[in-house]
Amino acid sequence: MALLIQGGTIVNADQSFRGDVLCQNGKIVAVGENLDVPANTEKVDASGCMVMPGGIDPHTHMQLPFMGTVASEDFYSGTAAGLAGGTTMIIDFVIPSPQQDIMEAYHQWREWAEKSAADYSFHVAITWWDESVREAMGTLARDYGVNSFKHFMAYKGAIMADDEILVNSFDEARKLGALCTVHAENGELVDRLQKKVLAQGITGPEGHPLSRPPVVEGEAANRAIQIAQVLNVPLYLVHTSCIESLDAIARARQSGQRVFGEVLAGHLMLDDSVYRDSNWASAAAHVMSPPFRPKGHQEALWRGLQSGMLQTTATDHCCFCEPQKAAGKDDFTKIPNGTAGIEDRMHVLWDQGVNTGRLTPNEFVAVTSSNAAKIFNIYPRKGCVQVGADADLVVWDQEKTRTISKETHHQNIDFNIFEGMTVKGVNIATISNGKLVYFDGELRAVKGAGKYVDRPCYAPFYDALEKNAANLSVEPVNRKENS
Ligand code: DUC
Ligand code: ZN
Ligand code: ZN
Repeated sequence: MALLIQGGTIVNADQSFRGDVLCQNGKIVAVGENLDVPANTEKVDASGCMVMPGGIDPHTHMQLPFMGTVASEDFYSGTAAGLAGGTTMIIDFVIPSPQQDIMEAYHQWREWAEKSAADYSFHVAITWWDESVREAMGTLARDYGVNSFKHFMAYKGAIMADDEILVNSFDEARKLGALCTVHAENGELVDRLQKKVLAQGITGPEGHPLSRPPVVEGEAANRAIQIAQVLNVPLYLVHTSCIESLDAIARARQSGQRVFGEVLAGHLMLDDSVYRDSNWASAAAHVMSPPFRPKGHQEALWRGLQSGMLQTTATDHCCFCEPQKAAGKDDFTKIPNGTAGIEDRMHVLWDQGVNTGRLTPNEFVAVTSSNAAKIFNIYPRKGCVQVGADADLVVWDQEKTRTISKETHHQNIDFNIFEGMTVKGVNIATISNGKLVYFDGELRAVKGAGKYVDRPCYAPFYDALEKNAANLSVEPVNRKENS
């Protein structure tokens, strides 16, 4: 059945205009006024509201096996919660264990994701290296629509990628025309600092930010950026949380390097005082990496978003409930790292972005949807309200308010880092693949309705090492024996 969104103001990243949107067979088939619609078309009244592209969360971890447990949110519950909050697509991560066959891991995650209620795609993490990994990168890029590879520069002894892995993987990605993404934290320093903090007798969650200070992120961000510069591959830094890595991104972009930065809703909103909460469970519930930062970093991140140095917003949605967090009761390094946010990102960004004047509604669309679609090469299929695009939409009532709470959220977690925040600007309807899946507080998500989204590679990026050598045209020095 066709669906008509009627009487709203359509807000894209580049323009806003009055119009109706007709959806059929999962696609937007007409946009404008006085549209011809088939008989029996279902209608949604959007008068007084904005109609925007559904949010894309480019960084989630549904049912991730991590730190001895498995994230409590699976691909159904997580994507359903996203739909309630106006997010209609996720890009999650395949994370092979070291030495695990990459294709085996990829197929495992694809199977887990079959129950998704919203569209999804995967970055694939490179956690080790040999020729089989190189081959798998090519297979994924050519045959499976994977155009981004992730590198964890932290988590020593587990999934950490050292410089050798980074260099091999970045160079292969360049040849394939794929993007490299990094979790930028120096894992060696984290390991050293964790031991030091524990040796000082600090075992509670307050030790977490002490062991992962901003400079540890800044070092890794600079290193990844400069490796990407030498090899000429585009780089995307996930969860930029501090001034140090924001500055590194800004420097690189100002010098013409293709570097992108993502920021999490949580890092924009919270500071590190959460780790000193007298309630252990509450402090532990905030343990994620990189940690929330001292006051001052949040405003800098907003400025990064406003100035275009950071382009996307995400959540790193990775849920662990209190009994899981309790694994680190006597040792903060054992608290499973992760916080939730997929249901709240759009609302928090609107309330603290648009209502404060930091972002226009069009800029809001850019940083919650269109920019991710462009960077990950699925635009304008996603991230835009136009004929031919996927019918993934939100209907946004700017006047309505809602209070965020773990008591009412749909996320499968017993905590909400935005607890008690009253936001003005609420999505009243979510359309996913042309179907009304959330309306007036009622979630109608359908298990398995989400589709896998192929993301084609770009053209290969040139080999800077070869090009520079050619430009220099340096002849080898011909030395005489014993000279
Ligand atoms: N950080 C987290 O907090 N959780 C999952 C992985 C990560 O990098
Ligand atoms: Zn990370
Ligand atoms: Zn993550």
